[in-house]
Amino acid sequence: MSGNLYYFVSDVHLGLKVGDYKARERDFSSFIYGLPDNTRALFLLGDIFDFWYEYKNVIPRGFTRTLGAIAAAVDRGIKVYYFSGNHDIWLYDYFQKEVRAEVFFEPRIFELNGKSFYLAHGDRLFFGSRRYKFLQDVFHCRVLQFLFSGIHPRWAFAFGNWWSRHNRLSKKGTPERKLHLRNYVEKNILGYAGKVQRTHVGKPIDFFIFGHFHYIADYKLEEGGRLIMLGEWIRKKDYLVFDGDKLERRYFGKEPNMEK
Ligand SMILES: [Mn+2]
Repeated sequence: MSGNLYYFVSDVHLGLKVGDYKARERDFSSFIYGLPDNTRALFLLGDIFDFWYEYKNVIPRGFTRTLGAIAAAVDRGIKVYYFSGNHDIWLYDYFQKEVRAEVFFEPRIFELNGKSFYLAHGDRLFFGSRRYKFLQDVFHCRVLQFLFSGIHPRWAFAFGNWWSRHNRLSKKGTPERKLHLRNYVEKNILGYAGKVQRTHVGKPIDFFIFGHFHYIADYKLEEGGRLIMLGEWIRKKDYLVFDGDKLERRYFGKEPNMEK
């Protein structure tokens, strides 16, 4: 143990009006306020918001406590790294300039206490359909983003909330859907991680961590290393904590020994 802690969380989908969504924001902000003092970094692996769109001078209402909690964590000296997901593609400079979190749109390798972590939201690793890839390219296009920002928020947010509903992975957890997700992850995402492990230059990756699929899983790669899939905060409220040695999954509100 190094005495340093690192946390990983994704798919909180704040703003999604499913279940007790006010409690979800309360729990998520309590989780961030409750990070121990020896926390070095908090990795937000995407889809923290169900729909985020910011303008040059305006940000969406509805997330006050979360933004306050993240800003307070930064002010306590915790590094916050925010990977954009498919529901929060449109992060411009608010998080970097106002919250002082670092924002990423591509996978990235971090070296934490001598172990290497390959991190991403998980949605753009593999494109099953060309239509989805096309939409993703449209949404990431700077020119179109600029044009979209000229649309009145009444329409922009109506579109955004429609997109977020349409694009939702948190549909009912039927057995068929679970099986489909499992097959998808085991074929494409595990395959992706294996390929990265085989082809990347440098020391092997110890942990691949992705969100997006709302599918809790932990695999040992044939090529070495582990692939860990984060779940979501709509029901499970899981997160990962790395203590410099072990990486462990915990569930908010069900932690074994709260040290405080
Ligand atoms: Mn996602």
